[in-house]
Amino acid sequence: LFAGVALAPRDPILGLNEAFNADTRATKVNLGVGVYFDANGKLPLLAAVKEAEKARLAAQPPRGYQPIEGNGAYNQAVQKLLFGADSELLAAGRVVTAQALGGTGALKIGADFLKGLNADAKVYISDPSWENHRALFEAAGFVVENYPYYDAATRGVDFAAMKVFLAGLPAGSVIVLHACCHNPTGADLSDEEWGEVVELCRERGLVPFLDMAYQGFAEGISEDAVAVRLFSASGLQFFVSSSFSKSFSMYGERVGALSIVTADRDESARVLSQVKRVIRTNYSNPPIHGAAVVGAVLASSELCAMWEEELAGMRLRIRAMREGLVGALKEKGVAQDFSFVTRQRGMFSYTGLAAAQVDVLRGEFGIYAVSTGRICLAALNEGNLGYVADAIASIVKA
Ligand code: PLP
Ligand code: TYF
Repeated sequence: LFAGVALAPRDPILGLNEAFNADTRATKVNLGVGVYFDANGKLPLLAAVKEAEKARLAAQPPRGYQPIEGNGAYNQAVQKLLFGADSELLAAGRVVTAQALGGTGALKIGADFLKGLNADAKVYISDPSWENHRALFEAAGFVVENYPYYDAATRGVDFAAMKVFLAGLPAGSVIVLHACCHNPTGADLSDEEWGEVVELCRERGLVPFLDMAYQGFAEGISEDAVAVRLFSASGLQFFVSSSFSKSFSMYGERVGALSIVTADRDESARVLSQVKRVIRTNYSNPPIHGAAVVGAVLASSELCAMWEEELAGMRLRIRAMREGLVGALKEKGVAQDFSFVTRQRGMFSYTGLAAAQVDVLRGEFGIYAVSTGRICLAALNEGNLGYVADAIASIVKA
């Protein structure tokens, strides 16, 4: 039965973790995977999460099946974070939200639902994008292609090329957009550019699918939702996958959601019924704990304020590490201008390091980065910044 099974390639990012874990050097640094580590290099357990978990443990709630679409209070809290508490769409019943197994699970449910709606549509992802975008939509049966996005020369977005490309797509094409903190490049659209993308989607009849995995990591919770808010104001129908993996440091609990904006309340009921069918035939209903904890934090003004402060702490620490890296490289005599690192947003920077340079970083210094040159700034701290800057300086000066 399995004699002909070929060995699948490792995930280019998660595979790096295995190599990192096997590395015995004390000075090793993992800048590969997109995970936030605190100033001591530890994965944080947020105080707001601890409080909510303490209360849950004390209450010892029963563990019945959840509704297929998950925890209702959690789903409503997700909607408020994404669309704003005073959203007209929410008041009009135009948003359907289902708890999902992380952002990945949300993308998968959305992809399967879309495939049933329009099997012939093509899916377009940014060039480059999170590796799993292509794999997920291909697994759902779609043909996936890239739209122009990153411009290595400016270290920003080639918005002119992106616009021309989108304007040439047939109606019904699905456009996957990173709502903020673009993974892997850190290069985001400006608010004005988002406005233009919304207009293009309307003119061309494109189907926007916003992926929001890092809300709160660029400017703030509502600031980072600008794309969702602009699409909301447009009257268009669209998808949003969202995740609390990073913003609550709840990676392994798999807490995310799929939200779909419909034309009206009646459409919402029909869409939800179909989304529930997709969920039922995948995993029946989602797990309880993570969403209950996030829901409890968001429902309590005290815990929510605590969370927002902790999230701001993560955001500001990453920014400080961006500044620190740029400053340290300059101090070490690197002539090349690395100031773009402070303009990029979220956890990642596309450093421009070539695959061969990334190999030297790993081989000589035990510093792990993605072969594309992507590094995760959230893995830097006062203890390893100098070492990493020294290593990069020696490589780019060589
Ligand atoms: N989308 C993007 C752009 C991501 O970077 C990630 C990161 O993990 C995800 C989705 C998936 O999030 P989750 O870990 O919640 O599945
Ligand atoms: O890009 C990253 O590093 C994160 C984590 O298959 C991740 O989004 C990476 C690969 C993957 C799942 C999560």
